[in-house]
Formats: sequence, C-alpha cells, structure tokens
Amino acid sequence: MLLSSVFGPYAQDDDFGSRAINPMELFHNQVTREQGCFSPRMFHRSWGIMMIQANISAPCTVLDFPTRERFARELKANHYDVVGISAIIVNVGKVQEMCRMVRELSPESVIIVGGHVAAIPNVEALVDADHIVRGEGIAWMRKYLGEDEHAPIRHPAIVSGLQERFMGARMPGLKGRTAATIIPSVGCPMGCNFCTTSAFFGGKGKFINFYASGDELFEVMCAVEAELKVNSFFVMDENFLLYRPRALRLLERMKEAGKSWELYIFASVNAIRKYSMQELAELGVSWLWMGLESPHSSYGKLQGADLTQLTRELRENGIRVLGSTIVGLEHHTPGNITGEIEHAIGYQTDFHQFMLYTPVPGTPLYQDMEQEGRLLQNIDLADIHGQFKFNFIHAAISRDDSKRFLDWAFRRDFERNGPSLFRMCRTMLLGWRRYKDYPDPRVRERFARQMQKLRGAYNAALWAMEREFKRVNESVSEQIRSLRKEIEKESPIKARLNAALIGPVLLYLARREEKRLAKGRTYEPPTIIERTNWVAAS
Ligand code: B12
Ligand code: SF4
Repeated sequence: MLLSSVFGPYAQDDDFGSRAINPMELFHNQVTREQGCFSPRMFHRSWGIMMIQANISAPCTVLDFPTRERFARELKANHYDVVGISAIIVNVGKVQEMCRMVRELSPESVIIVGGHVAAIPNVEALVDADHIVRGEGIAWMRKYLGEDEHAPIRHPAIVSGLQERFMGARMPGLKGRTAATIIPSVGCPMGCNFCTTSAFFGGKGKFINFYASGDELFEVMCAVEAELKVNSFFVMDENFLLYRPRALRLLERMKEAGKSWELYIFASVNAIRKYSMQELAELGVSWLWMGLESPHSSYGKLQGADLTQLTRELRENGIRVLGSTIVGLEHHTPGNITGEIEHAIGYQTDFHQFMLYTPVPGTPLYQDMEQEGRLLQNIDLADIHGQFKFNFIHAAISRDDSKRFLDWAFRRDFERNGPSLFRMCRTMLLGWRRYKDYPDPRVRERFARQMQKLRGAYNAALWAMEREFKRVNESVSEQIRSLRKEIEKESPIKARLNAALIGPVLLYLARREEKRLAKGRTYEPPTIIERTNWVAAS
C-alpha cells in the first residue's frame, strides 16, 4: 500500500490549488504570518497517514510531501495494490491530479481518498477514486484489509516539528530537542457550528478516543519518550482538558514515575476552567491553544468566562497562550470589528491566530448558510480556509473588506504586542519566578529547563529583537530590553554572555532573513519516505 500526502510545492500559486499564502507551516500560515523574520518557521508531518501505517500489517510506504515527479516515480517503481491519498479540502485539485496519475501509471491500483477532503459534498464527482473515506481512517483501513478494526491503537514515534528556523537561523535537528506528537483522540464533542474537526468525526456530542484512559496514554508517552528521548509532547487532541478523569490519571502516573514532562495542548475555555492553576502546572501544561472567538459570541464553551483574567492568569503561571479569534462573525460590522480585534489583542496572548468566520463544507455552519442561500458561488475550494476572504455573504462586511480586517488584525497584534518570541520569553520568566521553589521537584525541573533556554539562545534573540523591532514600535522594543535585563538578573553571567556573543550573529541572520522574505523567499518541507513491513513484500 502507498499512503501519500498531496504533492508540493505548497507555498506558491499554481493550477492545482497551491497558494503562496498557504505554506505548509503552522505558525507562518495562520498565527505569526505578519511577524516577518520573527515568525517561527517549521513543518509538521502528515500524522493521519503515519497513524494508519503504524496500525496495519500490510507492506506500506508513506510518501510525505512528494513532488509530482516523486509520486510518479514511486508509482512506477513498485506495484501498489492500494494507493491511499490524504488531503484537506483546499487540496482537492491535487487529489484530482493524483488520481489521474494513478489511473495512468498504476491502473491496477485501488484508489482510496481520506482526510477532510472527503467532507466536500459530492466529492465522488470531483475525484476519480474507488473509495472515499469520511471520518476516522485507522479502523476503516483495518476493516478494508480484513484486520481487527478494534485492536488497540499503536502510536508511532512522531517528532512534532521539522526543520525549525527562528530569526533566520536554522535549529539543529538534535534528538530530543523537538517535542513528540501524541494523538489521544480525534474530534470534539463541543460541536461549535464552524468547527470542521468536530463535524468530521461525528459532530456535537461525539469524538473518537484512541486512548481512553490516563494509564493507556501514560504508557504510550513513556514508549515515545524512550524512543525519541523527549520530555515534551505536542498533544494533538482538539480538547485535551475536557476529559478530566483521563488528564488527572495521567497526572497521577506522572507523579508516581517522577516525570517532568511538558505538554503543549489545545483546550476550550470551559474545559480549562475545570482545573486549578496548580493542577495545570503539575500536569506540565506549558503551552495552550484556546479559542477566544469573540467577547460577544454565544459559544457554550465561553459562557461566563472572564477571558482577560483567564489569559492573564495562565501567562502568570508560565503557560504560553495561543489565542484564536474569529474575524467576521455575524454580529460584526465595519463599525465594531476593529474595536473587537483591539480587545482581543489586549489579552496579550503569546501567540494570536485570527481566522475568518468560514462555512467550510461538512460543518453545520455550511449547511445553514447553504439553506439561507448565502454561500458565494464559484469560489475555488482552494481558497476556502479562513485566511483569505469570505466565501459567504455577510450582512455588513464585504468579501474584500474581510481580507483587509483579517490582515490588519495580524499586523496590529504584532505592532502592539511585539514578536511572539518575545512574549513567550516573558511568560516563561513569569513561570520560572513563580515555580522555581515549588515543592514538587518535577515542576521545578521543568521551569529550570525553561530558564536554561531563556538564559541561552532566547536571551540572545531578545538582544537582537530589541534592536530590530525599534523600527516597528519603540516602546515595545523598550519592553524587550527590560525583559532581557530581568533575565540577566536571574542569570548574570551566562545570560549576558550569550546576549553578547550570539546576539550579534542573530541580528545579522535576522536582517538577512528580512531581506530574503522581502524578495519573496518561501520554505517547502522535504520529501520523506518511510516503508514498513517491507521485507515481507518482496
Ligand atoms: C497538523 C495540521 C496542519 C499542518 C500540515 C500537516 C500536513 N502534513 O498536511 C500544517 C500546520 C502545515 C497545516 C496547514 C494547513 N491546515 Co491544517 N491542520 C493540522 C491539524 C492541526 C492536525 C492534523 C492531524 O494530524 N490530525 C490528527 C490526525 C490523526 O487526523 P487526520 O489528519 O484528520 O487523519 C484521520 C482521518 O482524517 C483519516 N485520514 C486522513 N488521511 C487519510 C487517508 C486515507 C487514505 C484514509 C483512508 C483516511 C485518512 O484517518 C486519520 C485517522 O483517523 C488539523 C486539525 C486537527 N485537529 O486535525 C488542521 C487542519 C487539518 N488544517 C486545516 C487547514 C484549513 C489548514 C490550512 C489551509 C491553514 C488554514 N488556513 O487553516 C493549511 C493548508 C496547508 C497546505 N498548503 O496544504 C483544516 C482542514 C479543514 C478542512 N475541512 O479541510 C484543519 C482540520 C483545521 C481546522 N479545524 O480548520 N495543517
Ligand atoms: S471547542 Fe474548539 S475543537 Fe471543540 S468544537 Fe468548538 S472550536 Fe471545535
């Protein structure tokens, strides 16, 4: 079996649906895209097909981020009974082309298409596949191959980010330096009307657990820790904190085993509020992605929450917050939208994602808008993703203005609050000060590791940042400088030394990067090939 992601290049406009504004990068795509050389850059593997590969016994190749030529070569070099293609909606044009290529180059192969692209209504008419798989793919593939679909899920060891760069410097890909990705479940039972991941895995009230208990999760994390030598985990679960018994059992096991792990998680506000700050600190939560949506939205998860207070409290406890705000909700008008964006920016979260309110095929919002006749016709599916322009008729905001407000939001957040790298250093220092004498040694150790980073490359980065950011906002540049001074108070020799020695190098690299970006430099992920059970095939 061949399992492939869609072909690149990704970060440039082409006829198959690639878009320059849609790089294969999490932060630079939708979070720090206006932060120039300060934007952290990295790629993430296609975890869905990695999970399927790890859970079938058939000889299997995963081809991640191929070029068209590499995909063609793979089809010609091996006889594949099955070719599985994984894609999201924006990449449907590439799926079309890949199906055409399979029919031409490997006509005997059965084509299976899975991932969010399957949510497009009547996708069967768009792509020439034998099977379109909606929802969870591991059980589907096991069943298709005649294997036990209910067998326990094996978790592959996944390094969360690849080829990381910051301020123009490429980070060394040392073992254990980057967090491991853990996927405890897919879907989210909250069922917000616009949410594609919730809808794709069953919608309101539904989700699929790969690891239902804290014990199972702990065992999986220990195995990955041993293999990748990591102590931090990017937990890819839409709402990790929602399942409190699982999280608390995980905490118990971590305490028993003395695990000083760091968790990067996603959680909704109602779920976060079920925990005390002490519980979050002990659980190792050090980075949190939360939907802020809008102060006037009516989503159940936000009811009764004081977001100003919550986001501040989290940061004061050393938890880096990535807040996500929706631009273009039904109640937004040109008169109130900038005020709402300013309000959201005022939370001073470490990172801020802005997304256009977007009816994506497969969601309840899409169905509602379709019934109301508000969907714009002839919008290319490659442009329906929330980072470009509205794909529906908004009562008060035009399609072109939607883009203007969105771009402005990112820009304004950057100018007012400074680079996210600076903000997260500030939060890390707050955490260190609060927890350096904490009774639980696991927690102390975690913050000591963060302090080590702060006095190292991060302090050097702050030195360069305060100089480079002066052009954008002098008062934020002053704040960056005072943060650096505070770090140097904690670590007078090492932090100063690092700033003095590495700072100028980073400043040079950052300025060089800024020039490259101005000339249109983009980044593409490497092609990766992994074969399993391969000997058995020959
Ligand atoms: C990691 C990630 C990325 C990575 C890319 C990873 C990659 N290599 O492609 C980055 C950060 C680069 C990225 C970029 C973008 N992403 Co993204 N991303 C995610 C994220 C956070 C995790 C995906 C994941 O691994 N999930 C866990 C795995 C296990 O689930 P899964 O991939 O869905 O796979 C399961 C099933 O779908 C199915 N399946 C998947 N593939 C296949 C194949 C076969 C053959 C079969 C049978 C089954 C099958 O089985 C799997 C196991 O159950 C999701 C959100 C989420 N929680 O899923 C968004 C998400 C997939 N991204 C999304 C979007 C829109 C984008 C962007 C357009 C940015 C944006 N504007 O939001 C860009 C597009 C970049 C591009 N040029 O293609 C949307 C897709 C919406 C849609 N309906 O199509 C999602 C759902 C986020 C959201 N809620 O809006 N993304
Ligand atoms: S809480 Fe978040 S993940 Fe869950 S349905 Fe709402 S938007 Fe989606």
